[in-house]
Amino acid sequence: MTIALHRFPLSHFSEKVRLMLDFKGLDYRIVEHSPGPDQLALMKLSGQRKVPIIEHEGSVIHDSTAIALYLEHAFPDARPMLPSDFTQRRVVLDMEERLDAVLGPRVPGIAADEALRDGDLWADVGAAAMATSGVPRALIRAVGWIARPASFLPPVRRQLDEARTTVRSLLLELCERIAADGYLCGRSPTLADLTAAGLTLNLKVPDSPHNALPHRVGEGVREFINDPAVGRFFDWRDRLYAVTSRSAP
Ligand SMILES: N[C@@H](CCC(=O)N[C@@H](CS)C(=O)NCC(=O)O)C(=O)O
Repeated sequence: MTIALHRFPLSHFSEKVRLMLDFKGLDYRIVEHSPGPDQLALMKLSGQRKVPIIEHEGSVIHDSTAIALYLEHAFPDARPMLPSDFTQRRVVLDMEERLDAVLGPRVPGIAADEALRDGDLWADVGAAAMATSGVPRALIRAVGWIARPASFLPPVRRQLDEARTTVRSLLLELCERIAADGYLCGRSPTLADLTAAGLTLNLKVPDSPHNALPHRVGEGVREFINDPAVGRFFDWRDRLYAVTSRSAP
């Protein structure tokens, strides 16, 4: 039975789950929502307000890690994301947890800050993020005009600087791991790799048929994508997308 993936179009945790579904070769359809009143429907469906949520044969699962464990269990014949060896499995799950903790809260702020520097990009990103809400583009632009000065306030700047520094040093570490073994936890892709690829969704728009910003492919946070040291991470991510992805339904 087809899996339903409920997401916000630009949700990086949802992209992590979508990559899992592709990686395992599972049949799925995407149900788009927007942050705001739409979340009442999510609450009704799953008892909480966040995406990703999947529905499969009467089960409703939320939280990307819980979904990963569910998929491994429910589809034992599909390509595994977790090693069978328990020590290795722990290594992968620890890396996934760390990537969630570091990238999860920081990437959206960094990406929003970048978008605020360019009115058209802000409007495109806002329109994609709120696609199912009917919020007019003019209102999205107006929110950008208000938010931009606020992004220069010293406490906000300090937080964004911390986010950029922390994410940069993590991405550099990931590049070293990839250079050594090809993937983050060894010589074959695991949940850790799908997590790193999915959670960096909004740092550089991937070339994917499910991407909500198709005319912005390859664009992103210039400080990262134009830096050859960190740029290597995105070259690796492109290759991972190419071997993982399937065409749009
Ligand atoms: N730990 C959760 C995090 C999910 C999460 O933070 N989702 C964001 C979108 S990327 C969300 O739904 N935010 C809406 C809200 O906080 O109301 C997971 O791994 O799935």
